[in-house]
Amino acid sequence: MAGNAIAYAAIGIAAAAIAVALAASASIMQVQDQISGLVPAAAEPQTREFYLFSEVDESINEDELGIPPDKFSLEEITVNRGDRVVIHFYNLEPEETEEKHSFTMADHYQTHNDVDASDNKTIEFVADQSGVFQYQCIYHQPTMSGNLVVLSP
Ligand SMILES: [Cu+2]
Repeated sequence: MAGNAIAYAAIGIAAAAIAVALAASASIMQVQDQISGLVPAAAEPQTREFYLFSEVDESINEDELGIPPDKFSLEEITVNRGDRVVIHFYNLEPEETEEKHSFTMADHYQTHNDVDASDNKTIEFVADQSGVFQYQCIYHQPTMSGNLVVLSP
């Protein structure tokens, strides 16, 4: 009886040892791939959605300061390289103002999107280059701008 229990225990220990060895060799291979650059260390790319609104900063007196009071609700958007970025941009101006806003990026992520008063637009792209990239409304500079931060894996 005691012999059987010892035999079962030995089988259990052997099975556990094999499982540990398999897991270790898998993670060693993964680390080797990371060192060689074949596999990024970060999590899998994902879709990141943002809701962006036009805003008016009432504390800015345009006549006195000579700058527009318009701003983006988000002045920084951060994603990982490889992510799909989906930005839902809403122009919250009342329709009768007919005041346009834009979501515009130069450089690598070139895009220009005019949005009419009380309208919205969805902007989509893959963040395939890391760095800091400015987005702006071309109608309300320098106040209506923000930064897209794309982190390296
Ligand atoms: Cu604007």
